[in-house]
Amino acid sequence: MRKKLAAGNWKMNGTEAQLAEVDSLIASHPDPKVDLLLCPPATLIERMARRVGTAQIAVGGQDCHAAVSGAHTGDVSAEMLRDAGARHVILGHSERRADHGETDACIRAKAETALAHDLIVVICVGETEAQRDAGDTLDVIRTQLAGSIPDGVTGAQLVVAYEPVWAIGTGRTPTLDQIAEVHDAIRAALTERLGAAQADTIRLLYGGSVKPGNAAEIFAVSNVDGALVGGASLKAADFSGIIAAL
Ligand code: G2H
Repeated sequence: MRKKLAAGNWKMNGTEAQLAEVDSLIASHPDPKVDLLLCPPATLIERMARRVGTAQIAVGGQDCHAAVSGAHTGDVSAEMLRDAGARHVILGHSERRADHGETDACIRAKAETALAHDLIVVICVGETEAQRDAGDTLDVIRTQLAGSIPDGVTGAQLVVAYEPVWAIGTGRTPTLDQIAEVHDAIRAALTERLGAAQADTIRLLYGGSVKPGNAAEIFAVSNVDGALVGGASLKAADFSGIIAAL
């Protein structure tokens, strides 16, 4: 049985003061029944990891470079994330794909480096509205999975997040049937690629405008093992509402 995972992606939000939300979250969930992950901006990873202390919240990065080190001004390496206290890294978020032109091959290279530095990779896939309207959703998702997931990854090293681009930060969400269709297709693709023994252990997260008010119905969908939450992870009260629905 896969343990549920609630992951918060703070995106480019937060300075020191924002860490008070971590204290509130810990106070609300001293003994969480689900796995919790928070991915703050790189500048807060180390401080968040210290703040979390022995509480059961994992800390992750939002991206890393494919190279181990070198002349890459402004970038952060997998080794640096690990050194700062991260145990996970989000890769291939649609905002990275759109803002930085990241391709599946680029995401795969980053994932290989992250895995080599003992980070669990949270690989994001999702279709644009135009791709959905054209009936291409499942092809797009399968292509992204095939191109971005490294060979030989184990179930313990990988989380996959389905985030339809048109649902991110917009307040719009797919129907429950649409989420089920994509999550079932992701599980099938992972099974074909990695075998059932590994694929059955991989958590599949839904992401895109998850809120306390819609979390329970989304979490009841087939093959949804949790959520990757953006805006609603910034306030402990909202994130707690989502965690409670898992
Ligand atoms: C999707 C999600 C978190 P939000 O990007 O990754 O953000 O919940 O704000 O739509």
